[in-house]
Amino acid sequence: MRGGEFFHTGLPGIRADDKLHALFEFWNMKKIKLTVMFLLLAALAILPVAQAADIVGVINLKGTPPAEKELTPLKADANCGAMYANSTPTTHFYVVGPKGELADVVVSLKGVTGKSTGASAPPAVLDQKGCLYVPQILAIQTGQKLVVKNSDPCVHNVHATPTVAGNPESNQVQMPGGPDLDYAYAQPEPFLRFKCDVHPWMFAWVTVVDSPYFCVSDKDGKFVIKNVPPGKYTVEAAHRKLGSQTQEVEVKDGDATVNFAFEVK
Ligand SMILES: [Cu+2]
Repeated sequence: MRGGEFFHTGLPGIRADDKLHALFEFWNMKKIKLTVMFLLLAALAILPVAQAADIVGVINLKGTPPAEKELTPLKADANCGAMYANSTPTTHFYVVGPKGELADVVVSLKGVTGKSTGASAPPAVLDQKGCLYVPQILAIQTGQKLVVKNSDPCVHNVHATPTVAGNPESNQVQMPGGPDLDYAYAQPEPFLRFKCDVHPWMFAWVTVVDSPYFCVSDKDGKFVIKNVPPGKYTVEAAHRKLGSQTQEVEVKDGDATVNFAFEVK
């Protein structure tokens, strides 16, 4: 029945059945919208939401690294040598486990910059113990405080020698029992060198990263980069003597594993 023809729509030229039709269309649209929304909500409820996860792995060294060098000048130094009555300290260029587990590899997400939480991160600590820097390989964030301690009974001269513009060089005497020295670097820099001007064998290498996504492999060659948001990344593993390697990894639905193998050439 064309009942609409008998009604007045209030709008010139628009018939009542057109108006009813428009109303019906409107309800239809609303129904479709509601259905879409319901389906989306259902999908969210069923599908696991991608969450931040860890990137984990093991780093191995193939081949036999060159023997570490004995630090004879340390041994010969009256103050430092006294701390090694029954041993001779050596360099620590290759810290390798019995099965080739490689420590002191800095692992980070390449190209992830501007994400530093360094300003609010707890300070990193670099100590001087037995006339050596401990640890000798360290990684910090841009803006993160680095505290240098002197646990030795002798004087050291902490000389930071960055090479990237914006990271200041500094050279400070630190007496035994003296106050800690504080450092912070604004720019990312791989293996920023700390040395001691009193003891020429003393070095530490501090990699400065512009994100919280990094770590240094432990004595078992293991590394964990924590709380990485979902996404595709290039993971870089950098060893001061062996160079660096990269691998692609995707973080989704749980932890991602990526292993590295370095080789002595
Ligand atoms: Cu020193």
